[in-house]
Order: sequence, then C-alpha cells, then structure tokens
Amino acid sequence: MLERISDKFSQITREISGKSRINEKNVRDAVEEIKLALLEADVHVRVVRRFVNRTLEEATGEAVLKAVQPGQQFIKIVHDRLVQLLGDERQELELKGPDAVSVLLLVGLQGSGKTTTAAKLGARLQQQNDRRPLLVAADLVRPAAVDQLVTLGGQLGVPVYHEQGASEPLKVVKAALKEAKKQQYNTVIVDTAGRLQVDEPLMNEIAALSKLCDPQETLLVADSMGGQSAVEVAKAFNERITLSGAILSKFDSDARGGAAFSLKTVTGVPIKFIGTGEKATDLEPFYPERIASRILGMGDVVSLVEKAQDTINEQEALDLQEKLKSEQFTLQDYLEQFARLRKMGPVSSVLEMIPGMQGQIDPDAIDEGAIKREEAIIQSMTFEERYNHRIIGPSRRKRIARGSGSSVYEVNRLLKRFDKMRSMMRKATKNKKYQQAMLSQMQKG
Ligand SMILES: Nc1nc2c(ncn2[C@@H]2O[C@H](COP(=O)(O)OP(=O)(O)O)[C@@H](O)[C@H]2O)c(=O)[nH]1
Ligand SMILES: [Mg+2]
Repeated sequence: MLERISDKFSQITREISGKSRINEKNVRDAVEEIKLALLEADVHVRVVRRFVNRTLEEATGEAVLKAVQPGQQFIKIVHDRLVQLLGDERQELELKGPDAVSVLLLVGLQGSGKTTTAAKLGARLQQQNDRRPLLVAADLVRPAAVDQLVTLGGQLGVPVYHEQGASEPLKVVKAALKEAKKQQYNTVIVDTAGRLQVDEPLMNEIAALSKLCDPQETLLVADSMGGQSAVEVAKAFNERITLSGAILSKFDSDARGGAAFSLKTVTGVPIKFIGTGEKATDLEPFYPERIASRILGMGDVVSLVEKAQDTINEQEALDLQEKLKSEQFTLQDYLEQFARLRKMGPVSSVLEMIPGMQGQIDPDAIDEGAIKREEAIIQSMTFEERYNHRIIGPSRRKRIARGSGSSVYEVNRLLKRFDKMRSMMRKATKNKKYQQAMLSQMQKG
C-alpha cells in the first residue's frame, strides 16, 4: 500500500529533518522533490501546482526558517497540506436514523469492485446495533453478478434481495425497497451494473435508479490503481448524479496513491472508505491524517511535534525565556510548567525539560509526591500571590499551609527554593549556548 510514494516522501523528510538549520533554498529543493514525487504518483497536475505554491508560501516564512527545529516544522507543514489534499477530516456515512430506510447506491465501472464492496459494507454495517442491512442485486448485465452477491452475502450472513432471471434493475430495486420496509431492514445497499467506460446507457440507468430510490449515499467505487483515470470517472459520475462519496478499492495494490490525492480536490467528492484486500473485513474508513503520516514515514514524528507544540509552543518558550531573564518568572509560571509537562510523562523525565534544570537534578532523587504537594501549595495561593510571592506574609503562609494540607515549614521551603531556582535560571539564561540547548530541549519534548 502506497510503497512507492512513501519511499520517496520518507527520503525527503529524512533529509530535511536531519538539518539543524534550513534556508530558503533547502525548502525549495525539498518542495521540488515533493512535486516530482506527486507527479510520479499520478496526482493531478493542477493539484500538484496548488500544493507546491501553498507549501512554499508557508514554509519559506521566517516562522519556519527561524524555528528551533525548522526541519520538523517544514515536515509538519507538508503533512498538513497532504491531509488537506486527502480531504481533511474523516467523512462518515450519513444515514437516516434506524427507524427509516436508508439507501446506499453503489456505482462505478465494471471490475472496479462494486459487488465486493457492497458485501463488505453490508458486513460492516451489520456489526452496528442500529443497522439491519439488505443487499440488493441490481447488476443484471453480467449473468454471474447476481450469483456473486448472493454467494458473498451468504458467506457473511447478510441477506440479499435478488430475482433470478430479472432484467430490469428498476423493478428489482423497487421490489427490494418494499421488502426492506416489510422486513424492517433499515439499510439497503444497491449493487449496480458497471460498464467498461462511462457511457450514456450506463448513466441513464444509474440516474433512473437514483431517482427511484432517493439514496442517502451515492458512492462511487473506483479502482485506486487507476490513478487519474479514477478521478476522471468520478468527475463524470458526479456531473450526472451527485456523488456523496467515493470508495477507493484495491488500495492495497496501489503503490502510488494518485487517485487518493487528487479526487477530493478535483471533484469535491470525499473519500469515505478504502478497500484493502479481497476479504469482507478489508474495508477501512479513510483517515486523511493517517495516510499522510504513513506516506511521510513519520507517524510518530507528527504526534511528537504536536505533543511538543501542545505542551509548549515556541512563542511560549521564548516568552518563558524572557521572563526568566527579567526575573518575571512567577510561581504561576512554575505551576503551569508542571501542569503542562506532566501531560508528557513522569515528572522526573519532564523536569529535565524545565529551563535551567538539565543536569541539575538527579532524577532518582525526585519525589513525585513532594512535587504534587508543591503544586497543591501553589494552588492554594491567590493569583496575586502567585505572580508576586514576596507579598506572602506569615499569616497567609499559615492559611496556605492549611489550605493545601501541608505545613508552614513546607510553604517556607517552597518559597525559598523557588527564589533560589529563579536566580539559578536567570544566570543560566544569560549564557547563550545554554539558552540554545534549553530551547531545543523544550521543543524536543
Ligand atoms: N486486492 C483487492 N481486490 C479487490 C478489492 N476490491 C475488489 N477487489 C477485486 O476486484 C475484482 C472485481 O471486483 P467486483 O466486486 O466483482 O467488481 P465489480 O465489477 O465492480 O462488481 C474482484 O476480483 C475482487 O476480488 C480490494 O479492495 N482489494
Ligand atoms: Mg459487480
């Protein structure tokens, strides 16, 4: 699945993420390589051009080039752009509630995987408590098509409505809808006939079927390996009968991903599922995010960058540094650091990331309980006190101790330590080399 395009992209990301500094030329070179990779993957040329322009626009800005980890920032931009090409959010099926009948009309060329996909969808929906699917054999062109669906349905335990020897799909579908009402099937999946290419008789038949059954979902099943021709097919269908989504079959055999990358942008039709094999379970929801990460060979990089961004973004890091330098680092900041950093793991590993702390602390000596008590103490202070702990007099210390379930001794000790730590940090931040190390440490997460 996507081996070729993944290889290319992983190579590009490896190269650029290894650089500690990048300039505009590095970015342009990388984007050029990406462009070639996309074209080679059979992505629509207009889509590629747009991708290139937007990525360059975003990635050559100061914010990226001057970032602490510019390579990773760049990759993040590419990643987000790819996600956008693939359609952003995961698109669910939009069906009526369980008390009404929802129809899914599957359309596409011959051999694109409609019948297989109909069965897979049936099996999938049957797993849901609120769905009672009925498959409908409305491909009456190929003699074996009805039998194929009946066999698949039988294997999966999904009922199939079919009429032996029927020749009019409209009649069959009409009868199937009646049957669904009667038997309380609420999800009717109609398998239709394909042609070798898009032609008038096919379109007419599909349009008539669509009119008859007023489908909630009209899903194009397209062979992923077709690349741009799959996109052309989608366009043709969508012009005649509005498609609500596409299912890319045979995604498992598609090394390039051209269809996946162009379809949404060119036609506006979202990809809802991918077929990933011949078995009934080989149907997966289409997650743009996961595909993009897979292609970049960076599942973990993205989540790491996001984690680090979530934890502390660069602006915050710089603000913090400024505060440290000017002695405006307050107990509130200290508290926020703990809260933020705790999200990332055990306190002991996280403390190493606090400015000025690296190498100053023996991680084994850290008592997590003590840190929780410190947090409680700070939380018992007013905001004013957190911003300027020097105003905390003896009676307030007593109150704070009581409020946090600690002793006055512990409150005093915290305040003393905080003063000491702050002056230590201030010294550290005046050292340029140290600053750099700190920032990169913080960004790395
Ligand atoms: N590897 C793979 N094969 C598939 C997939 N979907 C369908 N096929 C195969 O493609 C062929 C044509 O499928 P079929 O459902 O009969 O296409 P239809 O003519 O559109 O109904 C069959 O041999 C299927 O097993 C898929 O996601 N992966
Ligand atoms: Mg078929």
